[in-house]
Amino acid sequence: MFCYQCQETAGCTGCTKFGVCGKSPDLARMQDLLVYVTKGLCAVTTRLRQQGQSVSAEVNHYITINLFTTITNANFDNEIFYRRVAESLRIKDELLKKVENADTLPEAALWSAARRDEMDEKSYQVGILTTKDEDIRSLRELIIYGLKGLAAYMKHANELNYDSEEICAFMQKALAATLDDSLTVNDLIALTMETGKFGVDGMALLDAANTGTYGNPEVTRVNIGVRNRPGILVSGHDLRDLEQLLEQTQGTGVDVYTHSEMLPAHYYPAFKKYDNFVGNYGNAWWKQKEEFEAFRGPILMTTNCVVPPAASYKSRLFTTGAAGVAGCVHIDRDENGHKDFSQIIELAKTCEPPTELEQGEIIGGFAHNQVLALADKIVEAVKTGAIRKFFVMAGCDGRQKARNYYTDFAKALPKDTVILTAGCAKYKYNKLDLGDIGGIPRVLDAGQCNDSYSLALIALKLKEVFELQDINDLPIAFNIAWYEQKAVIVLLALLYLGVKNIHLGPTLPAFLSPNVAKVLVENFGIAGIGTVEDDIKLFLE
Ligand code: SF4
Ligand code: SF3
Repeated sequence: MFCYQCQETAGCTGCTKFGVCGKSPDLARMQDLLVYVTKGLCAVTTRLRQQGQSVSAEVNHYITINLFTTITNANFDNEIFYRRVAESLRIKDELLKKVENADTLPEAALWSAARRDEMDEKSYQVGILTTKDEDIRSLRELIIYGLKGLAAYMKHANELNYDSEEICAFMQKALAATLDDSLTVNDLIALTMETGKFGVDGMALLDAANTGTYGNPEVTRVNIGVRNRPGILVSGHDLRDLEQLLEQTQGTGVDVYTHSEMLPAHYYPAFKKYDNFVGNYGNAWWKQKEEFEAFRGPILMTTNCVVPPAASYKSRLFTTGAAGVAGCVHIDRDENGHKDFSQIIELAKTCEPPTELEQGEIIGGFAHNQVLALADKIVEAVKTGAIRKFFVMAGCDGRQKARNYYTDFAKALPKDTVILTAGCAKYKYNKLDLGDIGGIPRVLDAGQCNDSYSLALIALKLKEVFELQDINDLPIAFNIAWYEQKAVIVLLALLYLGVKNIHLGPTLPAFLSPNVAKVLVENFGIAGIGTVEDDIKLFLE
């Protein structure tokens, strides 16, 4: 196996024996094969569009979920990958019949298999390292990871009946382009930037879907303690799953708690009406082994990040959507999008209430609408010098010790600075008492990683208010923590918006070849992190 798509890749170069995340070599090669057949399918859909034919929303969504399923920590069930490969080939072979001059398509579009042994054989031949030129490989993977992140956001929008043929067409064209050996490094750099543009569009679509369906997030205090009733813990990013679970638990005596990236659900007005929606339990994804043990009730994983479960709570772990774990019950939607969570609710009724991990509250809900409502106050604070600088510290959390940098950084920031955050990166500092500036909390949480869009909108609005020509003239520094591929699309989106000098840590992506890294450093001032002391000095210069 060879995989280097996430930040914790072995030795900061690549997982070759077993994934640090828990991905086995067999799972890795099936993910490679699924990416390969999805590229082939995209070559076909792209050619069909060029020939004036349309592609159905159903096919678009199938492709989107294929990509999402291969995101780090989303799916650990080999069976799902065999099934998705087979179904992707079936769809592709059907569409291929409509293509004129099909023999000019790339090999991935023409390859097919009916049997598992054929799939197995192919899976060994289509890994990342089959692209020999390291710069081309680096750019192809950078684009693919950006598309995986974008696929996650599109999937959430689709669940709420928001869609965009234009974004899907781009995603498929870009994925197919990673098969094209005629593309140069410069062509691929241009495609990387275009991926960032569609990243902005995709995040805007999801923002419209979330706020259009559930209202604009409001400043909210979220309980982090527990009640004395059985509960269900919901993790991942899918708000529609949470909504269905809340509906189905009404009157059952079972409480619902959020975990990790589901925390921001509490900020939406639509979810405040459920009196069994108790609070948030635990921290970011990587602590789930201890926390799921302590929770004592069933857990529903709606997306990444799943840690392969310990035997002690495996029978309490359920998955849905793109998430999957071999041996855990997976709950599928019916043709109307309805999911029946009754077996989770029945199990919860037999379980003990959660063990309390902590007490108190955390505050969040500072998405764009809310922050822009405070714009006058914020602008005034900047003008009077009460706020010297904003630090965008969005992104992911992870288990590496080096990430304590972000806690130390937050603690060491001068008191006249404000942290803007989104994603599970926030758990490194959202329970610290960092105080406020004239009533504005020093940590403003916009929501999930996909709500990083809010932070971009806030920056653009401030640029307008301060009448600046360049977004980089704002008193905003970017110190982003990344882990998986959704952070890659957020990064590409920020680059597309012209944001420079982003610091990325705790380590730079292993998939950036020295030459590609050089392009990012020279053109965008991308940098890694140093010591907390040096970085704060640098940022406040
Ligand atoms: Fe390794 Fe990350 Fe790939 Fe898992 S997703 S195999 S940890 S690089
Ligand atoms: Fe976290 Fe996985 Fe990225 Fe959504 S839950 S930010 S790591």
